Amino acid sequence: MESKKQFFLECYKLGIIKFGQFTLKSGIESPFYVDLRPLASDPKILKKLGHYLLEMLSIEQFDLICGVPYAALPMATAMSLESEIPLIIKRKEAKAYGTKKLIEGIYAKGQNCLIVEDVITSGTSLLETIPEIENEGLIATDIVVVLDREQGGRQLLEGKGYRVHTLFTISEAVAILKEAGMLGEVEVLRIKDFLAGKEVKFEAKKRKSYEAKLAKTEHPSAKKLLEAAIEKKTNLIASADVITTKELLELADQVGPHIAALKTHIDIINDFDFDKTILPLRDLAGKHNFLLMEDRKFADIGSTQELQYSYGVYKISSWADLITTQVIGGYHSLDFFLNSGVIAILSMSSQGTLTEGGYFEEATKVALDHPSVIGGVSQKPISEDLLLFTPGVNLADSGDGKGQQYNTPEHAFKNLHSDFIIVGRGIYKSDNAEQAALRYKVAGWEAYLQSL
Ligand code: S5P
Repeated sequence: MESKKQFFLECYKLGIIKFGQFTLKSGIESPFYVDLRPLASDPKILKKLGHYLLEMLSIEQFDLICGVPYAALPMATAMSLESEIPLIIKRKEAKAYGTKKLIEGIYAKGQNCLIVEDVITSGTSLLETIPEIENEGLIATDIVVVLDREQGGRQLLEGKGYRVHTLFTISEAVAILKEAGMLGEVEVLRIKDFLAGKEVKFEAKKRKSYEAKLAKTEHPSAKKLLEAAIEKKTNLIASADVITTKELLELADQVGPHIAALKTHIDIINDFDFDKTILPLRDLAGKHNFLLMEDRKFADIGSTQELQYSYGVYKISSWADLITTQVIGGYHSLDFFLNSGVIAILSMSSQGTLTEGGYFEEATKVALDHPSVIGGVSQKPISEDLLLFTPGVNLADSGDGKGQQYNTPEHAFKNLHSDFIIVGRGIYKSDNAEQAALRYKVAGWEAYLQSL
């Protein structure tokens, strides 16, 4: 058989390790990203992998093999087929019906089970899985791992008395790739620093210009917004959180020349009247070339949202170029906003928001998949396929004492690669709203140009 080095290079060609800049689940920026799932799509490689994994230990001592779901399942299967040691399958979650078993297959208490894992990082996911296997009365002493990211996992498990057998470490992988001329000096040093726990520096990522985004977008509302931004040299959206029609219309006329869109909470207008509020507002939008963005933040099932969007006194669908919505109702809840560009709330600016954790990632997936979603509201960088709208911007304050947390336009453009900043009280509470809007427009545009 070929050398382990050659085998690694074959595996690498399937795209299992990528180098660059990646944001990990923990929020840490990593210079590499590992995903071994492609290995299962090449039967010859999977077979060899099974063989190499078995070679690392004397296999006769084991009665069972169990892979940690999902990536290690095919690897464990390959090992089982070659060694003829029976396979058991650990579920990710217990079934909600029937047997409610967490482990599937035939096994008996006291049997020794070899655990198979694709990648080990901090070791915490193995530390959650192993007790679930031990709780079934099985004995786990050894773990085989395809790739060790060398971030403490091995030590953690060995500290708990488990033997860990790793086929490759990330350092070995990097050394092989460097020798093969596939990885440069700078990249290698960055990875070494990262593994040593040092802060690593990446070349600043380039952001896309409005022109580039305009060329890529199909949605009429996104086009209109980007065209207004380019023409008026503004990325400012003024949030008109005022409570009378008079204030709303006055503000719209004052800030109109400086904004790309006016954001409303139309349900806080005390004297709302469609003809007296919306019709003149639409006229002002035409006069100053800005879009209307209704910050409704829908959060219901699709059918109810469809009604809320088109009926009642506000008839949002008849006038809003853009609307905001939560993604809490899932993919299909966004199917009905047909006349407006949809902006999904991916993370919020308020203290203690529940959009942290897995929510942001899941909401982003829905937003990226959905054809009517043109952008997201977020306090974090998002995919450049979406327009990023960042509220919580104020040049004077850091918070409002009610949970709102403020940042500067520089932060929004430089660190988040925002496309539009949303400013409420910074403008409508100031003594001169027109002048304040101009200040935010200039600051936002400067910060955008700097970030290019
Ligand atoms: O996470 C968010 C999302 C939104 S849309 N945080 C926010 O503050 N907003 C809205 O932006 C909020 O509803 C308000 O209308 C505006 C911020 O207003 P300001 O006065 O704090 O600038």
